[in-house]
This record gives sequence, structure tokens and C-alpha cells, in this order.
Amino acid sequence: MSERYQQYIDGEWVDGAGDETFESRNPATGERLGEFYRGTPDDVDAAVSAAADAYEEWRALSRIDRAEYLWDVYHELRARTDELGAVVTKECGKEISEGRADVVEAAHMVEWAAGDARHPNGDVVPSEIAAKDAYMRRKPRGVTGCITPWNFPIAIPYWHMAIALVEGNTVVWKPAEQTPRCAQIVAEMFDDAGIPPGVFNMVQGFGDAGNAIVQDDRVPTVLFTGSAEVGHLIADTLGGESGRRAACEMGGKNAVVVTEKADLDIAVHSAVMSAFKTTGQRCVSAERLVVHTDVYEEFKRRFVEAAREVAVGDPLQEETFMGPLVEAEHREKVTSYNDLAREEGVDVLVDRTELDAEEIPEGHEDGHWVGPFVYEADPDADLRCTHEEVFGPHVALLEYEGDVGRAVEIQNDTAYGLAGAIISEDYRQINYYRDYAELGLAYGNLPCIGAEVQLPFGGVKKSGNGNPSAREIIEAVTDRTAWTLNNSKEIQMAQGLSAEIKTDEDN
Ligand code: UN1
Repeated sequence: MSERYQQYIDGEWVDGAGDETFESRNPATGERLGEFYRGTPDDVDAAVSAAADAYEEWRALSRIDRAEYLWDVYHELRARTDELGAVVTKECGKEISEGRADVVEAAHMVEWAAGDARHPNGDVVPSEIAAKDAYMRRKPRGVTGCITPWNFPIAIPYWHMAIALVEGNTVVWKPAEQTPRCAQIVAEMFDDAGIPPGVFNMVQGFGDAGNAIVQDDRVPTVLFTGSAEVGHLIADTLGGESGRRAACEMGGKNAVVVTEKADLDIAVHSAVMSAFKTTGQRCVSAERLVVHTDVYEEFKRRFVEAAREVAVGDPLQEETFMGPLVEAEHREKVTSYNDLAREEGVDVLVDRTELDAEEIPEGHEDGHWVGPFVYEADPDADLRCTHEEVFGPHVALLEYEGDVGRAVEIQNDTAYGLAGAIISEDYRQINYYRDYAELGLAYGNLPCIGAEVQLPFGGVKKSGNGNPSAREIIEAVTDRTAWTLNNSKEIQMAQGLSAEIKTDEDN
């Protein structure tokens, strides 16, 4: 009998109001990883009440005292990196170096947030009037709803929660339904740290629980990382309610541009990493390779060879490059996009949609396997497969002629604008791309994955306004006050405005 894992509300482990449960399974083997109580809107209601009640006391602590709880979490993340990395790999299928990197990234975000507690906070701003002291100060906003995806099941929850908590907010968190075991560990860490009841709450479950957070007007801030479909619904709901704010970070149809001046070793290496790491399931993964005609044939030959050979298999093995997709429905989605590409008449170069039986490791027959799917398409054709995000190892080669301006035009021909890369040895091409590619995250001579927490993160256009990196998330979870204090007995105004009160008797 495996254990039934609970939810964490108001400092207690609870079954919740409903009696339904759901399971987590290893996407590489089908092995059951645990059974979890499924959170309901009533559980969200209880969690939001607890978070609202805990808020006054939590915000009254100093930032440094609040950060002490995060330092405990940080040390646990560091001490348990290998163990937790393996849990990440078992639950979401990323290969083991990626499972580990997820935990390391979480530790980096917690370190940044807790370390920031001792840094200057706000600005001293000049006033026209010498006797006035002006400052920009920040205040927490209250209960923060956090809705996080499965592909970074330890890192992204801390992107949202570490800074929200240090800044004085309380949290109601709904983790992805695909990775409840990882979420359980995150909640245990806050519990181990002795965080005061109600400051951190976790409601496990599905979209109905997430939606209850979004609909609750006691939650002024919602942070969301995930699909564009859900993110835009959240942004629309909160955008229409004054005082509420949504910061949503969503996907992309990201591209790597390879110009005629590219070093092709760097180009092929970057393209393989961008397209196939995490089996294409990063919001920053590339599904388009925009390649200059002069180097097209050679790039194509080398990329196709790599895509044929790249090792798909048991994600717990160091030799594996690509693990399985996260779940059966996702495999169906990726497969149907591969079918769609064929229907749209593209030239398929590599089709490992169905792996050969000998490629599937023993005991892994129930895994959600898919290998690379690579095709050539016309960059000017209005195809769904080259414009919609698939979130899998589904990659289009798009050949272009002309200058870098043309490559950037193709790069920008998407509703999204998250991540991208240019491969070139020519600084003028690189700088043109830097200035005109419509992206939040852009790289030169690198893959378009692998952002670090201290850099800005986030996209433009349909990719969202979430900016959930260490520096930027502060804007989402705080309100600013421009605070001015007069040191004089006399009231003096800026802009030459008269402060004199004139009466009828003066005239
Ligand atoms: C995501 O793809 O969902 O830039 C987040 C990266 C990571 C974060 C990606 N640090 O690849």
C-alpha cells in the first residue's frame, strides 16, 4: 500500500474537503509514484483564508527574519540535490543531469531571494526642494497565488514563491497535476523550516483548483507559468479587476538563426541542445531553425545526422540525451502535430515518432516515448506546424536567402516572443539580431535554453509579461510607494507652485 499524500493548508497536512485522489506515474516506466488528495475549490477557499489571516504578522517581520526560513530551504536543497534530482527525473522524465539542474536552479533562486533580504531595498530619489527627502519604497501586496508547470517542478515554484515570501506576501500554491510528488517535497521543506501557519499553503490538483485561486478576489496577485491558453485566460480575468495583477510567463515558437557567417560546429551543437534537451518540453525550446541558403545543405546534413542518432532512453542513465514525454495525452499532442506537418505537405527528414522496439529500454515499454521529428518547410507558407507551439522534439528547417534582416523577419513571424539564438561570427549580424529580434531572451553563439536566475527572464508578445526572474518578480509581488518627507517647518512645493494660502483679506 503506497501512502496517500496530503495537502498543506494553514500549517497542517490535510486530506481536504473532497474525497477524490489522483496518481502520479513515472512517464518512463508507468510505475506509480504515489497517490494524492485532489484539491477542490473549497480547499482553495480554506488556503486563501489561512494566507489572508497570516499576512499581517508575516508582513510585520523584517525582510531578514522572513529570509531565515528560506535559508533553511536553501540548505536542504543543497544537501539533497542528487536525491531530489532523481525524484524530478522519475516524475517528469527529464534526463538525470536536467533533474539535478532543476534542483540547483531552485537553490539559486532561493539563495538570490534570501540574500537580497540584506541588500538595499528601494531608492533614494532627489527632490527639487532641498528640505524634502524622497524615497521609493516597496510594500507587499498580500496573498499571492502561484500556479506552476511540471517541466521545472522544483525550480519554477521557487521562482514564484521565494521572492513573494521574502517581500512579505503569503502564498497559495497550486502545483502541476503531473508532478505532485515533487510538490510534496517542496511543501515538506517549508514545513521543516517551520514557516508560520498560513504563510505557505499548497493545494494539489487540477485546473478547477487553479481557477478557484484566479477567481478569488482576496488574492490580489497571481503568478502563472505554463501554457499560453491558460495564461491569457488568467491575464484577462485579473486585468479586468482593479487592484488585481497577473504576471504570466508562457511558451514560444522559438527559433535559432544560422547565418552564412556561422561556425557550423557551434550551429549544430546549439540547434541540437535547443531542440531536443528536455525532449523539447521547455518553454524556451526551439522548434524552428532558420538557416541561410549558403550553409543550408551542410547544416541540414549534420543536423539530420544528429537527430537520427541522438540517444532517447532511460532518463536515469547518464548516457541518455532525451527522456520520454511527460504523459500519454502529451504524446498524443506531439504525434498529432507530426501528422499535421505531413498533412501540410512539408518534407520530412527524420521521423522517430514511433521508436524502434530495440530503442526502448527493457521495463520501459509503458513510457511515453517519442524521438525527433525534423522537416523542411517554406518560411513564407502559412502553416500551423511552423507557427504553433508543439512543446516536443518537432523541428522545422526554414531556409532563407538574403541578409540577416530577412532571417530576423522569419524569426519574428510568430505570435510569440520568448527565446531565440543567432549563430554567426559577424558582430554586425549579431547586433542587428539583438536589436530587432522580438524576444525577451536572446543568445549569440549559444543554445536558446539555459537562462540563469539572476538575469531577466520572460518574453514579449504572446509569450507574456511574467518576467519571473529574481530581479523582475519583485515588481509583480510588491507595490511601490513614492514617499516624501519634509524636514522643514515650511511647506515648499516643486515646479514653482505657490504654497501660499491667499485669503480675501489679502486683497
Ligand atoms: C522553461 O522553459 O519553462 O532557460 C523554463 C532555461 C531554464 C528555465 C526554462 N533556466 O532553460
